Amino acid sequence: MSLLAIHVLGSPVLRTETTPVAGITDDLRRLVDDMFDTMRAAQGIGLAAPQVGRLERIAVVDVDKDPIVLINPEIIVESGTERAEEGCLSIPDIYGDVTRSAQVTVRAMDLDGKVFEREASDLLARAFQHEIDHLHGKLFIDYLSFLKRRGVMARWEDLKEKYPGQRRILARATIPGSDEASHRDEIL
Ligand code: K2U
Ligand code: ZN
Repeated sequence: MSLLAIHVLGSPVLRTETTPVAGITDDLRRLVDDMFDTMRAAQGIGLAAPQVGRLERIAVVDVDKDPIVLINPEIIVESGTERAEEGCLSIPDIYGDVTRSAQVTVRAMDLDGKVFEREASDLLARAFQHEIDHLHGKLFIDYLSFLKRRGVMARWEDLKEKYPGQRRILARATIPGSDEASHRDEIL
């Protein structure tokens, strides 16, 4: 498994429509593996392919140790509304309130190429909607009011200096004395 660079706001790939996946390949399985690895290293609960510079229509979600692979996902049922604060691994340190559907049913393909449907509410429903938006070039800041978004963009002008090449490079989270820590030493 590898950690992939996360593209940040301003990188054109985040605003690009993804391409539906025709079939499951070993390259796709490797991408999904690396996306879960990268999402966990970034302490996220979801990650979409454009965030790691890829345009396959794939996202991964893991809320409460329930890893879900979403290939060609679409929302087929939605109900209610709920407003909550969101962040994004591609827009670090920026947060804003977003109103979304409270409950959704998503239809997608899994890594075995099998189509499934999954009902969700609360944080899982929000993560599904956040990730599916990514697959269509949409970001949570697009839902903010004009004034809030103007403030976000002004703040991002300073924050973005930390991400040369519009990429965020991750280090593996390590627990001192754990095997992972020694693994890190091997790399360094
Ligand atoms: O796509 C991403 O950038 C991953 C987001 C997904 C997400 C954002 C808001 C609400 C639900 C999911 C990250 O996981 S943001 C970090 C995070 C971590 C725990 C709970 C909520 C957000
Ligand atoms: Zn995001």
